[in-house]
Amino acid sequence: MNLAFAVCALALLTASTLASKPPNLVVIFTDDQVHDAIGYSNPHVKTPNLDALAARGVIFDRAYVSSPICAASRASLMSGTFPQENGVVGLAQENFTAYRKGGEKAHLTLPSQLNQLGYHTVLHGKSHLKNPLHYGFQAGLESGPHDDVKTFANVKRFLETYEKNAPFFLWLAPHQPHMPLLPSQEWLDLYPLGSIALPSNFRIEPLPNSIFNQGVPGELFYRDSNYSKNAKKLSGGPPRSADVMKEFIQYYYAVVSHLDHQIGNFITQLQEAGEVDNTWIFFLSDNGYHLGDHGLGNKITMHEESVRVPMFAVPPKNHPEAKYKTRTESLVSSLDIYPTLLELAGGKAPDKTRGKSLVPLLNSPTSEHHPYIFSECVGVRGKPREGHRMVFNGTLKLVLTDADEYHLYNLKTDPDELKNIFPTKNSFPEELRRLHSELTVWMRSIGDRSAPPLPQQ
Ligand SMILES: [Ca+2]
Repeated sequence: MNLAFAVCALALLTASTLASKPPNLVVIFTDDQVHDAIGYSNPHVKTPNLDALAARGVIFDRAYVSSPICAASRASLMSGTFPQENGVVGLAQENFTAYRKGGEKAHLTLPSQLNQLGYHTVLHGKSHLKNPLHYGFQAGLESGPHDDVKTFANVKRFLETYEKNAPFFLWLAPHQPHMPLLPSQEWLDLYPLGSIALPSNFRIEPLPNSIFNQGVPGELFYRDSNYSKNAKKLSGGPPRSADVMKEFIQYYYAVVSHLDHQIGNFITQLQEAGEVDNTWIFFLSDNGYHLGDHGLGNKITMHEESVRVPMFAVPPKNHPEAKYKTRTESLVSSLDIYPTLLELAGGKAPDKTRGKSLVPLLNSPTSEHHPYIFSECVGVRGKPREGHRMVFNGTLKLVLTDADEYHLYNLKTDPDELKNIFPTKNSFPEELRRLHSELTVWMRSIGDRSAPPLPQQ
């Protein structure tokens, strides 16, 4: 074989390998980022890199997590199931046993499924499910709460050294903007205190009869003692004054902007690695965060600020579908990530997974995706069945509380969820009966306890 022929054959082989290689898959998974703590939804928040990235794809304006708490949300994404199905309720990461190496469901984790499709699977950042190498990832490092700089350095090293013959699945999970909030001055300077606006449903403390003021720790600012040198004045939960909350939001937004900067650098590195034309990027957070709305901090409620997250999908840069540059109001779930990635990888999600691939919605962003969205958050006080559940149809949200009360909100007329309109008399409109029925069926399907019947007259 002469040299010219060999070079030519190699070029053809490379071209054909590249053409047939499935796309790389990247998920950027932030921690505790509320749905409007991102520039494209809130002009007060400075996230130019995320805004530019999202502008290339489809923004999901109504994205909900399967559970608004760290470990439960993460186990859901990795297994494609609700917390009570996979066992990881609340922060009980140890319950993920069946999905770990040697467990009967180990082949069902998202990285395991992608491994089987020939992907090189890597996690850098916060796993919160113990060692990621034990539930399917082939490489990567779990990092601690102060380690985002190290995490992004690890990802940079990965992009400089990865094996180019196989597509990669990279799960990039920073800790920010989770507590503790420790932004440097340059990021704080972006947000002068005088420019900070409080949420329109801000309260100094929750209403005395608030259903969301019954639980601990969800409704206490129990981690605020890590917040800053001002910890003393913040510890112990509400009441918190407007001034204190403004300072908190200043710190929170500053951390979000720092995170945006780090993600911008990552996208540049992806470009320098020559992979931006063959990589799908998904962005979402594991749960939202209460920034004084309803008088609350933390998450672990079914209010929008806790259960709704920023989320978008970005196709490979040279993707022909210009229509992707849009936003959609269709309801989507964090559980949809699992089947979406498998479809893009050329596979199919196992039958028992819960989400629905977003690919049809990406091709038709005005179409309906889910008629109902469900979420649960139980086990936060060590009681496996105690907690909140939600069904939402895009207008009405029915919440079952840990005190077995129902709350009903109309998000069209009351987006701040200030008025519980659950009927006090036995006069339940058909739409409410339907929601209750959907909630009942869903709770049963995930092995939850029975939903209380609608009250009798
Ligand atoms: Ca979280």
